[in-house]
Amino acid sequence: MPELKEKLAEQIPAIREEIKSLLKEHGNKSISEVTIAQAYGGMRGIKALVCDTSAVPPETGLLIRGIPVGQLADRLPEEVFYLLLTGELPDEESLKYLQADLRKRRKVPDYVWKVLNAMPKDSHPMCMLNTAILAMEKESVFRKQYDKGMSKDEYWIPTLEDALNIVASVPIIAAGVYRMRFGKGRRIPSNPKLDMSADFAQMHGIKDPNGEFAKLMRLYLVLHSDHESGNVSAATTHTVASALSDLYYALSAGLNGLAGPLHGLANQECLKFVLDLKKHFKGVPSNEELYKFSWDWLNTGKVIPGYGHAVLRVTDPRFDAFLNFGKTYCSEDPVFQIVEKIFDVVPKVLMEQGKAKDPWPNVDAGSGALLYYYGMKELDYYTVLFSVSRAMGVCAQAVIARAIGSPIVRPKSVTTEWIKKFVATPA
Ligand code: CMX
Repeated sequence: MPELKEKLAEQIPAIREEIKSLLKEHGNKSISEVTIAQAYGGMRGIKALVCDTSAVPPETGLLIRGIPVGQLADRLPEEVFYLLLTGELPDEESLKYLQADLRKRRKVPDYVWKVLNAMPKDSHPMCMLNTAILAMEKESVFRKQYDKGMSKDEYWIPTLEDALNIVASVPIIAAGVYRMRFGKGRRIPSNPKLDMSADFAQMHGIKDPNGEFAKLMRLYLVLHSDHESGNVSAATTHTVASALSDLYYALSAGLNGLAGPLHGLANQECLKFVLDLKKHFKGVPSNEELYKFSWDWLNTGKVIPGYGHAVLRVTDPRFDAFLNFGKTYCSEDPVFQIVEKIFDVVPKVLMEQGKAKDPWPNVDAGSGALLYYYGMKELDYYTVLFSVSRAMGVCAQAVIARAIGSPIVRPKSVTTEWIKKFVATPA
């Protein structure tokens, strides 16, 4: 039996028992109440989901299985995927096993490339990625097993198969989309000698004489891997999978949400903001110039991309990790210097404006400048990189959800008429 599967098979009975007894003893205890403002306001802050892969305390930022993400900055994405699934970092042997297993699964059927080739040449890379994932649905091991018939207790096993196949093949699709969409020439095949991020980096064909771009890809894949389960991409993946749609359906749906400018697309918007600033000021602006520019920008009704967060109330530790990378490898680069300058000025402006609950940078505020520095200048592609990483988190969440028998998601909606009657009724 494969090692990761064996490990999960050992863990799952105890997890099921723990949840069963929590529900039996405390199932009726309330952990949240819902105001009318929350019902109209994107359900912000309502505790109505359980996610064990990661947590985002507003005052610290992302913890993956309890470990601050900053402490994982030197790890491999494969290690983080194992951690997300099992709650433990793999030892050397388990890591080797997982890497070998994923290597065997690095395959993309030919029909996927045909589908992508048939799409309009100016399709958004996110649309191409998500179409490719959806087109691969026929590969789902879960769906085949489900059609044959299996017990509910076993659902997690073919879901793990799908998750491993997806995590192994999505980097190949993403890099293929990059080469295809931006006229970079033939696809570069996966190199079985390389680990996931080094292979992912080389498949893009970016010149990388010192291996720094590969290091950036490793960091990028680790930092974006998971962010609890209430965000649009994770919640959508979970909702779709809860109908027992397989992971190809669910992930494609979730990543369609990541393609929105308030979510994953913010990284491309953010770099655009930085490059516009550079053009406008013909270089790095002074603090005073940037302060005035930011106010003028806000006064046109636009948001400052890369700043603010629905949950966080501190500088995102993932931004810190990218900032440290930039300080180490490209501190002289004017685009990176503008990112640093924005960090000096914008939180103060947002605090003065007093609207954003979180005036601090999120993960998207700095990553684009680093990609740009290494020659990846196609901004439309950045959310695809985010997707390759986020696939690990949402797929791990889906395996666990199947293991604990999560039912179909079905919150109750009410009408505005119902709310009007409710508020008119004396308490
Ligand atoms: N610039 C200007 N105004 C901002 C702002 C920003 N960066 N962030 C929040 N605000 C405004 C909101 O637009 C809202 O204004 P209105 O009351 O006029 O509608 C007000 O502040 C309150 O918003 P909030 O409760 O602080 O933030 P939300 O939870 O509603 O939204 C987010 C969170 C991320 C969508 C928002 O901060 C934003 O639009 N940021 C810029 C885009 C961005 O960086 N997105 C990436 C997020 C990371 C990710 O999920 O991938």
